[in-house]
Amino acid sequence: MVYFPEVEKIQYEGVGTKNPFAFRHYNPEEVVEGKTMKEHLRFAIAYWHTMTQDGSDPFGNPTNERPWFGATPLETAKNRVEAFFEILVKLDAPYFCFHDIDIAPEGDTLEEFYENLDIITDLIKAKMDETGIKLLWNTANMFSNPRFVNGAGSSNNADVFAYAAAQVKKGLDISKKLGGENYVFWGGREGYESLLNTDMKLEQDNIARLFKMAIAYGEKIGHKPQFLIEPKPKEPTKHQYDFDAATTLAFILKYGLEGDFKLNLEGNHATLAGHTFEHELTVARINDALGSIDANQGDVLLGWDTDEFPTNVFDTTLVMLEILENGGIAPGGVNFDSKVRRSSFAKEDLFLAHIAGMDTFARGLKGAAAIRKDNFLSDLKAKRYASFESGIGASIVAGNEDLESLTEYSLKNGANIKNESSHIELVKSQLNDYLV
Ligand code: XLS
Ligand code: NI
Ligand code: NI
Repeated sequence: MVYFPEVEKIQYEGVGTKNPFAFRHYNPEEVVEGKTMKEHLRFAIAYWHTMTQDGSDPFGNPTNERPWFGATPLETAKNRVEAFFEILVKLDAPYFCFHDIDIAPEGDTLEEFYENLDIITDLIKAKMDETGIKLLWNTANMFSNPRFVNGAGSSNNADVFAYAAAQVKKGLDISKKLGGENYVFWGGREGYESLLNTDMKLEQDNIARLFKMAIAYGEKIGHKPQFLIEPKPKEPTKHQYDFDAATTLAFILKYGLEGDFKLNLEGNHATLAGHTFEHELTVARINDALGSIDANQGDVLLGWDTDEFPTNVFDTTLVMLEILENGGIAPGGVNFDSKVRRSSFAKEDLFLAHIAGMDTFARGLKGAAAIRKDNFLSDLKAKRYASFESGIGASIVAGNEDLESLTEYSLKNGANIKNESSHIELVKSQLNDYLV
């Protein structure tokens, strides 16, 4: 069955087009810095926001018009696979991502869940073989079911920890079956509501135990996806352990996970943590931990995870700059962990929203490449830190100085030290010239 007969394969038509079902900036085969846009951006579409999100909010019922509901949950799940691949193909998206419960009904028992997952992943595999579309990452949803009320890896209840382990095992089996390039852990309820009843050390040790079991099982079955942790400071729990990139890196290093784990960074999670998206990417990049990104944006007026499609060119330019500085994002990608607004309930909004996000990231890529071509920011930084290139600065960096030698130097150099203006307003204004 064709779910979107009125939508043709989306083509690049350029900025002049009036066709809303066309790319105006994302030209998959256009070469930027020696690679095609498609290779740079590695776009992925998220199953949860595209196929299962219904438009409901805490105050309102579902609004989304979706043509794939069948007589039973399993029938609906099968229809979704068909519709999802139609969307992927028509948007020319090379990758996708999902949680286990997005694709298959949980049923009443773990056995039933496994059976449903087998049926649906068979269908997904056939579609992947037919289209060449690949799995960027999958993950286990260990936060929606009531059993995870107190967390999964961090639960106080060992039976829940064991159940989570069973979901992760199946997640890795599926990852192997579908050739997943990454495997994500987002700690939805790995945090606490109150410290009064929380053993923080045991909870964090246990999360690390679960991660080590995942590494060991991957090795056992001969499948080694890049493991990723996705930081988020809060929501649904009041305080989540993987607060931001820096906190999560400390966890990774403390438990010796750095050989297997990197970070999956999300725009709206960055802003919830009080950072910019590019701040989080920079922290990851300089620590060799930039794995993948969940592309979305928040709303400055709202304090929760609104998961809006990225439409802010300033932000995507700075994000793509970090990705280019990193030498690319592979085996990660740019996953639209983004959902249409409740008022964008028409089924074709799924296309319009992704086109908006893809075009905004394409603009970011082009802008970032132009900034790099002119060495605009690299020259500026080189000049700003030039004092460490020669003289006493070079000697400090080389490790040839100590407190005594620097005291001697400063006594001679004197207290009248000259600094230079940053002219940061000029820099910001010049940066605007690069926004595509
Ligand atoms: C929720 C997260 C989630 C992860 C995958 O805020 O972004 O969707 O990406 O579990
Ligand atoms: Ni996410
Ligand atoms: Ni999120």
